[in-house]
Amino acid sequence: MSPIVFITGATSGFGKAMACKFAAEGFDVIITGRRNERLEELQEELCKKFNTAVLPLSFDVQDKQSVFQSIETLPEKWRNVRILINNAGLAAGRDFFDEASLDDWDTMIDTNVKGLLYVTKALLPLLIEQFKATGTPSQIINIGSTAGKEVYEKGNVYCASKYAVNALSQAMRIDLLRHQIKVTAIHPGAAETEFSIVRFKGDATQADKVYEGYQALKATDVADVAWYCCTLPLHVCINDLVLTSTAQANSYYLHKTT
Ligand code: NDP
Ligand code: 8X3
Repeated sequence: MSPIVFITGATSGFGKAMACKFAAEGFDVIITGRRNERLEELQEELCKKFNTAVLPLSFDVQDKQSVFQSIETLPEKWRNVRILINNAGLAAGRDFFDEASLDDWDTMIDTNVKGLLYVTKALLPLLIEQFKATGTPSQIINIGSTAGKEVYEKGNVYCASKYAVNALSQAMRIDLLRHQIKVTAIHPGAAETEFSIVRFKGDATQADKVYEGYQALKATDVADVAWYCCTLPLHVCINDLVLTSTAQANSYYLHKTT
């Protein structure tokens, strides 16, 4: 039986690239996101390319009831989940603290922090059971950000939400130790995905500027690193990993040639 990975935010960017990578490596994949058509397209693509089993699950991570209902009613053959990748997330706006929108703040906290908590809490019984049944430690990968390592101007609540992901990863690692769950936080720097289009609410000119003058990370770079973190011996866990393009040192320093 193939192992199962559960990936949130698989309709685009890192999540989609991770779904492709894990499917190519022989995992069965549960893909989630709000855009159901994209999930269905990806399901078809992965089944065709890799002959793997794929379960699309459409829900909004902000909606507690919907998260728990979707996970609690997983079909029997999909319950043996070994790896959870908490990837769904977004930045909404990039504004000075005093000028930022309260709705944007709510969306980021509800998605990046509360959504991650709901999905993890709902899935934990399955991860614990998987370890009991197979003896292979389960693993949680939380996608943080360099924004969760250094706060930058106009990053306020997005940065805070990623600081929370960093803190929660540490907390999970401690509290879930007795269940032998590996907890890995991956903190990417700037990567060219739909992230900036979403942040700037469809303004492609502003979004494109983020990636001008240097080679940003690609979604597949993050997927390769996430995969590597899952290939280590049973007794080895990468706890915390920061990954940037060569042009970036941290949240502040980015070397642009134009
Ligand atoms: P994308 O915008 O390309 O993908 C974001 C994914 O999250 C989509 O699949 C989207 O699915 C899903 N998502 C967003 N909100 C919700 C929600 N409420 N419920 C369910 N799913 C949701 O961005 P990235 O791939 O770049 O981002 C993935 C993660 O990586 C995020 O947590 C982001 O903060 C983080 N990150 C991104 C970096 C970057 O520079 N790109 C760098 C560091 C971290 P749908 O809209 O279909 O629901
Ligand atoms: C996304 C990277 O630098 O835009 O988390 O915050 S950044």
